[in-house]
Amino acid sequence: MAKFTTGRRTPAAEADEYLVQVSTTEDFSADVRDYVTADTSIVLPNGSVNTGTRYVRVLARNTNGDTASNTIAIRVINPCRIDFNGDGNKTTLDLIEFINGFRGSACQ
Ligand SMILES: [Ca+2]
Repeated sequence: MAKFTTGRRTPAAEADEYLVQVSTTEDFSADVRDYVTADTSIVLPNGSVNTGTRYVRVLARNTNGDTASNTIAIRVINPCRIDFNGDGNKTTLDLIEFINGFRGSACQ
């Protein structure tokens, strides 16, 4: 689950809705996912944004057209807290990583 805001506490005076776009490319030329909301924030459904670097922008929309925000880059990480080795799977290797954490000196 990811929550994005339009950067405003109150809706833009002339915006009918907001189009939140998430893409794998900075110029939004590929893999663009659109989410429309009338609110100044939106919670995206689980699994709607894959891990890795994603680019996000918000377009305030009305009958006269769209006004785009600046684009921001975000890093989406694996939300699975027990995937200790970060391979995207839950296996005994994660348990070994966890146990090695107690043996190591990373956290004294
Ligand atoms: Ca793992």
